[in-house]
Amino acid sequence: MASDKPIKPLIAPPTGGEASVVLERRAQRIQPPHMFQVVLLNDDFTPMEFVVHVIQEFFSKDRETATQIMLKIHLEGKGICGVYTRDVANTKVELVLQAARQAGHPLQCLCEPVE
Ligand code: TYC
Repeated sequence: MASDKPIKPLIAPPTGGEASVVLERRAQRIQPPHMFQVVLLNDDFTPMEFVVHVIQEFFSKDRETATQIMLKIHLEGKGICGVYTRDVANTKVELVLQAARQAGHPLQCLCEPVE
C-alpha cells in the first residue's frame, strides 16, 4: 500500500516570487589532450625531393618550409613534421609509411609523446 506521507521537495520553492537557480562551483577536471609529434628519420636512400613532397602533402607545409624540415632531418638525423592528437598523429605515420613503401623508399616515420 502506498504511504500517505507528503513528499518533501528536494528544491525549496522560491519564497519571493522569483525562481532561483543555485550553481555549484566544481573543480575543473578536463585536461587538454596529450599531444604527439610526428617525426621523420634520415636514411641514405630516400630522395630529398620525395621527402619534401611528403612533408608538403601530409603535413600541409609550403615548399620552402618542407625543404627546411627535410634539410634539418638530412643533417641532424631526425625532425618534427607536425604535432597532433594521438589518433591524427598515428594516421599521419601510417599514411607516410604507406606512401614510402608504395614508392619503394625506406623512409621511416614515427610518433612520440610531446614532453
Ligand atoms: N638523406 C637523404 C638523401 O641524401 C635525404 C633524406 C632526407 C632522407 C630526410 C630521409 O627523412 C629523410 N637522399
